[in-house]
Amino acid sequence: MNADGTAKGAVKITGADVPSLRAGDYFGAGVAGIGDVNDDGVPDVAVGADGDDAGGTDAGAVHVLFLDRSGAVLSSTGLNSDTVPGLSARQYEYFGFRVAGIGDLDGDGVPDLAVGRYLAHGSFLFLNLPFNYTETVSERLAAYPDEEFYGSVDVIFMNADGTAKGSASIGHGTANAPDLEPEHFFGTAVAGIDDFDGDGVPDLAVGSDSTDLTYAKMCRDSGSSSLTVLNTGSMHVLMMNRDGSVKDSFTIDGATENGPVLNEFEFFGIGVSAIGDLDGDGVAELAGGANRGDGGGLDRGEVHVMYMNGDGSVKATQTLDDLAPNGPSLDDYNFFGFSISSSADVNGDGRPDIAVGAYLDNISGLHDQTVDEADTLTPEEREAVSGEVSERSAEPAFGAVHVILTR
Ligand SMILES: [Ca+2]
Ligand SMILES: [Ca+2]
Ligand SMILES: [Ca+2]
Ligand SMILES: [Ca+2]
Repeated sequence: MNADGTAKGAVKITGADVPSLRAGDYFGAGVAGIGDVNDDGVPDVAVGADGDDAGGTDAGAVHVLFLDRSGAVLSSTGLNSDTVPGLSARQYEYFGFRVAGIGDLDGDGVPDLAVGRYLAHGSFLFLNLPFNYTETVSERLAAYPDEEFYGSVDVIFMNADGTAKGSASIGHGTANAPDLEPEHFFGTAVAGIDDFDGDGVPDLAVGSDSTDLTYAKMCRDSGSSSLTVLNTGSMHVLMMNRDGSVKDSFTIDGATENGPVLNEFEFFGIGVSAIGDLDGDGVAELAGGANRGDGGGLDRGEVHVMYMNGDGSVKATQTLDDLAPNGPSLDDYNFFGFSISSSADVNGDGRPDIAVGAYLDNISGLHDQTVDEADTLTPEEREAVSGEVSERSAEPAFGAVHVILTR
């Protein structure tokens, strides 16, 4: 970047630079700066390729790229179930949909990673995603007919050469982690949030953008007709131990005192981030995106900024949406809040700012009927609708990123 915010240059990284990439890998699903893993003075990048087939069809992978000062790839390593000790990302789990640099968790001097695997244990239905994920519905269903679907986050402990020395999985049943419900999709977002509780160990934020989604079970049991589909979503903060176990955790959702007001189908938790200490009380503020929030119009999207107390309770929540004073200008179906990145202090007022993704910005007339009509469709009708959605998804969506200046 130039000092005035213009780009000095751009380098495209593709399969020619990462030899292990194959068609259908969806390289770029998740991307994160992860610090300088190989200690050559140049920051390194991790890129998710969640359709990678090394561990099984669409099991997923993450590629660590060592760059030179021009942005060219000097070398890369692949992290997947074959190369990461202890990792078991199975088919249709989409390891790499979200990737985060989390700092040096285990204290060996090498930065570590966290990777979202929200379809861990094979959830076959996802109502809030780009459309390539809807292709494998029936395959996923067939692969895991008897499982509950929780999602997980994998901590990857790195070596300086870009290989993994170990991993720890956080999910259903993990001690001191939040109580997870099936189909809440733990891991739809993951972010390093520095050291939230001040014990010197980096902590994590994780999104679960769906709640009380029983439609999946209905399809599986085919015959049941009663549905409860809420999908308000939640986000979790995990205070970590150096070995990747969880010391303590708390959850923010629609029931949290002073927390965000969440409505059905808003998918809070599809984007999560810490955004620094805005009010100067020494505790970092947290942000959670709800890309289908309806502030100002249908599915325009919202970001909720939670002013936090040190004990994990919420002091107050501000909502950034189309209606917010000085906030982003949005149109219907923009999906603002799909991703959030904390940013440095853009305008130099001493307070950190944030960048927010709205990846369907400018799409023409797209509306995913599968969500709004889920309670009225038979599986056959649903299949027909998903064909229609795929067609319309071919309409152009430029997408947008909004930089939000805090005050
Ligand atoms: Ca480096
Ligand atoms: Ca480390
Ligand atoms: Ca900590
Ligand atoms: Ca604060």
